[in-house]
Amino acid sequence: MDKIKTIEGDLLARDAHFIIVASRFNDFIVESLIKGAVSCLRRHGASDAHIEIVRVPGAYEMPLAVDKVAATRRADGIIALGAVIRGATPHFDFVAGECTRGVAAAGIRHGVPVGLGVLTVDTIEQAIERAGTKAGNKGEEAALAAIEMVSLLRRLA
Ligand code: INI
Repeated sequence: MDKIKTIEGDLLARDAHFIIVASRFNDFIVESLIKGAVSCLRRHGASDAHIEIVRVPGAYEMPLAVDKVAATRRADGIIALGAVIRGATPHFDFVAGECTRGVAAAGIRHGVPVGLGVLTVDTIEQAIERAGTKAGNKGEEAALAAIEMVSLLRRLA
């Protein structure tokens, strides 16, 4: 493997601008995801001047906002944060599906990496576990993925 050229991103966020698109629905969970993402960006070298937060009402609105943010090219990387909890709605599959599909499509359409930190879970307990307790913090994981993908895309350019 030593002789095979390998291209991968690093985890240095110092030279990049990140926009977090976060939903207000299930705010008590999403706030913890935002905290995890911001803490991760800071620990990897991003300054607060290079972190912005855009709020949307719910996960369903996220694809349009991510698309618009990506189209303006103001962000090197986008982090989508939300929580869709099955118990809260009979429309779970619709909202969760539209959100994840739309967010991915927006990133690909504009060539801007998007870290996906939208929880799609059956219960509030599962959401809490993924928002900074026993199953980690998916906001942090999404931020880390965005940092790496920003770096990777620059190396692939
Ligand atoms: N939005 C969420 O982000 N999470 C949910 O769990 C949720 N539930 O359960 O309904 C939810 N619904 C709102 C939806 O995203 C839109 O904001 C709403 O339909 C208005 O367009």
